[in-house]
Amino acid sequence: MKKDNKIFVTRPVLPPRDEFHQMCDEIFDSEWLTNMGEKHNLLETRLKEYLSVDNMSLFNNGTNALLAALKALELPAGSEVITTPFTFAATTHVIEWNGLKPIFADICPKKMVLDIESVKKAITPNTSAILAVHVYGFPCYVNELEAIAKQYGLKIVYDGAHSFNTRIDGKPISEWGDVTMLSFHSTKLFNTIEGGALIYNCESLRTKINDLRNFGFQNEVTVNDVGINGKLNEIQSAVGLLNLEILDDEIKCRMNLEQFYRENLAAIPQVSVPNFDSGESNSYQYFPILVDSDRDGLYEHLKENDIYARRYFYPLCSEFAPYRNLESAQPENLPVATNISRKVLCLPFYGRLFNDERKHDIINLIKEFYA
Ligand code: T4K
Repeated sequence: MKKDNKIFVTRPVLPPRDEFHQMCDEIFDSEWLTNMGEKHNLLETRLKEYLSVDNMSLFNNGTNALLAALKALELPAGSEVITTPFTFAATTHVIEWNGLKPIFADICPKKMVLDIESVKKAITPNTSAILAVHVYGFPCYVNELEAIAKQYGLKIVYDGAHSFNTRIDGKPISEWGDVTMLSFHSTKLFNTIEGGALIYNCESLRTKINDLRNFGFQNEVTVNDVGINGKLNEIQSAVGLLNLEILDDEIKCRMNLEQFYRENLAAIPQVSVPNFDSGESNSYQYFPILVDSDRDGLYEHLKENDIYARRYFYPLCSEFAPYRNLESAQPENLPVATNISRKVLCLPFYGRLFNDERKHDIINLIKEFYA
C-alpha cells in the first residue's frame, strides 16, 4: 500500500522484517500456532521480568482480558461497579457484558483519573467493585482507592490499557488493586498487533483466570466456568518478543518528542500540558493537551493539513446511547469529565515522529490557528 503524507495520532512499533520472517519460519516448522505455545510462554516470562511482576496471564486483546478480570472476581450479579466516563468504550462495556451495572463517578481536573470524593458519593449497599482507569498512564489515586475498598469491602480492577510499565516510586502500578489489565493493541507503546494481559497479586487467581481464558476448560473433559476464547497466538507472541527488544529505543524517542512538544507549546497560552506527580513515571503512551479555546476548530485545522490528532476521550462513555439514560451519566453528575472531554486533544505521538521534520508543522499549525 502506498504511503501518504498523513500524520496519525500514532503509528505501530514494528519489529525488524527479517527477524519477524525468521520467527514465522520457526512457527511454520513447529506447526504449533496457538493455545499457549512456546512463543506465548516465552513472551509471558520476558514481560514478567521487564515489568517486575510475578503473576501474569496473556490475552488476545485488552477487552477480553478485562472481561475475564471482572468475571474472575465473582461479583454478585447485578451489583454496581463505580467507573470513570473518561475512557475508551471497552471499559464500560465489560461491566455490562458481565451483567453488572456501571455507575459513573467524576474525574479530577489534574490527572483526569477518578475523583476520590466523587467515588465515595457513588457508593451504595449494592456497590461491589471499582473499575478505575490509569488514563494516558496517569496513575489513579491508588492509596485512596485502596482505603475506600478496604472500608467498604470492594474489589478494585484497574484498566491499565495506557500504563505499560507505569511505576510509582519504582513500584509497578499493578501492585495496587486486585487485577490490572494491559492492552497490547497496535496503537499501544508495546504491541502484539492485538493483545493484552492481566496482572494480579493473588496467585490463587491464576487458575481461575487461565481457565476463563480457555473456554472454562480445567482439563480435556471438565468445564467448570463460563469462559471465553482469550488466547494470544504464536505469530502475535513473536511480534511481542521482537518488539520488546526495541521497546527501550522507542521510549527514548518518545521522551525526546515529549520534550520537544513541551518546549514548543509553552509559548502558546491557549494550550496546557498535564503533568505527572513526583515519583510517578510517564508511560509515554499518549501526549494529551488541554485546549482552552475552540478545541474542535484546532482539531479540524490540523486535519485539513493532514495531521490527525484525536479527541480521546470525547464523547464520554456516559454520553453513548447504551448509557446516557443512567442517573449517574447525567452531565451535572460529571462536570469535570464533561469539561475536559471538550478540551482534550491527543497530539501525534510515536517514536519515529521525533526524527520527522513534520513535527515542526504540528507546532506551526497550532501557532497559526491562534495567531
Ligand atoms: N481500555 C482503554 C482505556 C483503552 O484505551 C482501550 C483501547 C481498551 C480498554 C481496550 O483494549 P483493546 O481491546 O483494544 O486491547 C484505538 C485502539 O484500537 C484501542 O486499542 C485504544 N484503546 C483506543 C484508545 O484507540 P481507535 O478506534 O481510535 O483506533 P483507530 O483505528 O482509529 O486507530 C487510531 C490511529 O492509529 C489511526 O488513525 C492510525 C493509527 N493506526 C491504527 C492501526 C490499527 C496505525 O497506524 N496502524 C494500525 O494498524 O481505537
